[in-house]
Amino acid sequence: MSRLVVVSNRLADPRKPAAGGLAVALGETLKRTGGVWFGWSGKVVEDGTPGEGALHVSQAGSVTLAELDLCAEDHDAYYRGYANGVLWPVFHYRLDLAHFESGHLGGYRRVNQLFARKLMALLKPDDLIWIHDYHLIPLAAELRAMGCGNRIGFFLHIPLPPQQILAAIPSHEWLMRALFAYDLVGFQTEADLLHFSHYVKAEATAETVGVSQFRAFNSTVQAKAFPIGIDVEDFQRLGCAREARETFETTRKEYSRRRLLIGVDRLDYSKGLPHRIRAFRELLQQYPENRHSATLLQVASPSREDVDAYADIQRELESLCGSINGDYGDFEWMPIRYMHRTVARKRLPGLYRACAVALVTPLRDGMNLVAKEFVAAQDEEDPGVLVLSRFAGAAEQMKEALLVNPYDTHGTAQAIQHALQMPLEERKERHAALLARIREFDVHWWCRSFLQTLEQSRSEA
Ligand code: GDG
Repeated sequence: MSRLVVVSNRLADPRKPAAGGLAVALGETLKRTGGVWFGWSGKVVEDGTPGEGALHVSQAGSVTLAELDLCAEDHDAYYRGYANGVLWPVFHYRLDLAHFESGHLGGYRRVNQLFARKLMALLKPDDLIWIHDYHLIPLAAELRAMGCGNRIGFFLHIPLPPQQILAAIPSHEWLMRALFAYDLVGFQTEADLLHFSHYVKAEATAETVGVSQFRAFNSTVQAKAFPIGIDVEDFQRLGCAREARETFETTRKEYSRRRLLIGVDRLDYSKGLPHRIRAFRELLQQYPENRHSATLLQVASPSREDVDAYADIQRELESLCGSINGDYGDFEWMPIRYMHRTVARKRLPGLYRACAVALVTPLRDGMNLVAKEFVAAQDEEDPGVLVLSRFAGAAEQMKEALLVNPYDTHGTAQAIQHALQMPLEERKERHAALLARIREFDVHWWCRSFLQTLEQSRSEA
């Protein structure tokens, strides 16, 4: 196999024990091929020159880590302005939250050109390049413009919205055209792939040539769905370790007379947290038997706090949780335990296992790995129930969950009640089916199938 070069906005250090499944899976392949992981170092140079940045190259065993500094102006326009101020909201169907400013687009292009320039210097002719996510959509086009003839694949971790939504981005043609510089483009779901197909046929008069091949702008790109998974075995091993067992024991002990529900999310407007909290209030209103017994543990890990929309969602959430606790709570029982902090990864499986129900109810999500982690962490003899939004990519694969429309407060509350009352046999059946599926389509399957398809693909110049 060729040497693998992974490019992502941030590097996840595969040596760190806290690294998630993605870093582990990519780390393994990188180690096997003596590969390179290239990305932003996380450092912002206050008085640096736009379009310039120092590259730090270090060795972690057989893996080369190449980390690029960005100057403040570039970082602001590329990361905060364009990637998180335009692409993230629009791709999550939130045109109302997008701020289009031409300066931000300029910064986005400049940083992608900088990535391309620095990366070119490290490449060997046979390298297989795998670029990740919305921060770097035009990177292959920039590399091609500099003469790069390598095989290049792209994976979009977030959803691709329908054509009518995409077309609201002032530079949408340029952005989507850039996807044709790749040999392979991977999406999370069949729905995303369908949106791509509609868009390129309508806006770029692309033709389908062969199975999942699209031809436009004198290039052919292969596009397919590769739903990302988790490292099930690794997560289950983590669940057997001391920290997770202790978390399980103390949580169970503290809430011995309660039914626990759990939510674990980055504090992001796409995750539907206020809608979830309102559905929980509806549960307490409609089904009063849950008062004094059901407790929702909501972990909302801090995220992108420099973007205004994130500060707004935080305030909304705090006020909602406060009002429900004020209306329903008493000295013996508080309906919601809300934590605005990151819980150590080692404790997560214990927390998931101590809970009877998980609420994974994003308004829109590329996949959602929490849904899969919750299933992996359950006791097979007495598993908890997953309540999952139909708008999470995971819903395409996880039909045995209780699928809900998170905008439907009443319907979601009913599904939560159903989950809390589900008989053991039904819980076991649903859980076994879900576990088998996430085992089959785990993160190693994802990595392998994407790279094999990329190796076999070749775009025509
Ligand atoms: C993007 C896409 C897609 C969360 N809070 C804590 C914590 N987490 C961990 C979870 C899980 C990960 O973060 C979140 O993954 P998600 O998939 O839910 O969401 P995004 O961060 O939005 O990721 C998403 C994913 O990329 C992969 O392609 O599924 O759709 O949006 O692993 O456990 N981890 C710890 N403490 C926390 O408080 N340790």
